[in-house]
Amino acid sequence: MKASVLAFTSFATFVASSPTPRATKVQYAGVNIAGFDFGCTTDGSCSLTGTSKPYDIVTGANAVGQMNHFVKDDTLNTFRLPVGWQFLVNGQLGGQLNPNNLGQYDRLVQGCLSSGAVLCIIDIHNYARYNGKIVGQGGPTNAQLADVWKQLATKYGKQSKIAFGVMNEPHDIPDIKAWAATVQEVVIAIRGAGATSNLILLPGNGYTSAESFVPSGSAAALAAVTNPDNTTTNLIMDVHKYLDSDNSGTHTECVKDNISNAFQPLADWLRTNKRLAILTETGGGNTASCQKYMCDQLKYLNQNADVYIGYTGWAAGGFASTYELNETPTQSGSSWTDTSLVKSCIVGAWKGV
Ligand SMILES: *[C@@H]1O[C@H](CO)[C@@H](O)[C@H](O)[C@H]1NC(C)=O
Ligand SMILES: CC(=O)N[C@H]1CO[C@H](CO)[C@@H](O)[C@@H]1O
Repeated sequence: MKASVLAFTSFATFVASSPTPRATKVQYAGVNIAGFDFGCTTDGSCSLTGTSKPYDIVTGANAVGQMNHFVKDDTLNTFRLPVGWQFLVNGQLGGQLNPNNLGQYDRLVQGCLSSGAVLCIIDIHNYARYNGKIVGQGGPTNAQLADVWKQLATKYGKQSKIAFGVMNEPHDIPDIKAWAATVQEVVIAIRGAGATSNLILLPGNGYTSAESFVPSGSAAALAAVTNPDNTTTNLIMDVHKYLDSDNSGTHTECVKDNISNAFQPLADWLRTNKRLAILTETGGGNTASCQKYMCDQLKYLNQNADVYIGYTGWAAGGFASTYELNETPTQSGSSWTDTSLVKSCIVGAWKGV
């Protein structure tokens, strides 16, 4: 009885609202293809000597095949490609990009570019640090980080599908204005290398938390970062959000969609300040609670696509099915099966189902 009343009510609602198409949707949707960051820890140390090397991990996982699948079967169009700073320069801080290591990473980048994706995000996955010390605040100089980006921008900047993610998850940064100055130097280096219109993603403190972006002062500090011509065109705020009980992304159950405390206030700030943001990490377990909250969250981003340009889930690539936040599809012959969270939310929200 109750069910039939409900059914009638939703039918009426459907009829009344169906003529209004969804006004907006984010431009970029996809996942992280992790692997070249494996061995990196939150103090910015990245081991290059483990038994499995980054390249073996992504090759073994058929990371390029995964991207082709995500584009062809799921219509996703964006991949974030984390890589350790140490790997890029083969442990020589301040040195040139190592041709052998860059060659290996480049196969992932070229795989992204040729997959049909419209955005491939290069992400230096070092938590604003190198071997325990913060860039520009006791650790590497701003010039050393800017030089790595200059070299990467020289290589990739002519390709408009490439975006530059300045740094993964800065945290416990004592001086946020000094960090913004670091980011400013990187932006000048990237633009100066000829990457004049590629998207550059600007990361705040607190592990790039969407929730603390405004209250922590990251938003105000990073808002001052400009292009060489003093505009902020294509300088995009980079945020992360996990939906488990402590926002750590280490639990398989989710407790919150984090709209009211994170994405709504952030959207207000973005509109007021005429800026855009991208959610480059979000994830949860392959559980019913995460399906609910993740779908709600991504739906909200789609409904606010005037300020949110996209999202990439964490993570596919080298992760095994035992990883709490695994989004790696499984391959059987020429067919692929997505995890339930990818299918229902990462793809579902994108397709509008
Ligand atoms: C950018 O702003 C600075 C400081 O206000 C000014 O000196 C400089 O001329 C400006 N550059 C351009 C290209 O407008
Ligand atoms: C939504 C909210 O209140 N924020 C929560 C976001 O998720 C983290 C993890 O749940 C919680 O700690 C926050 O309280």
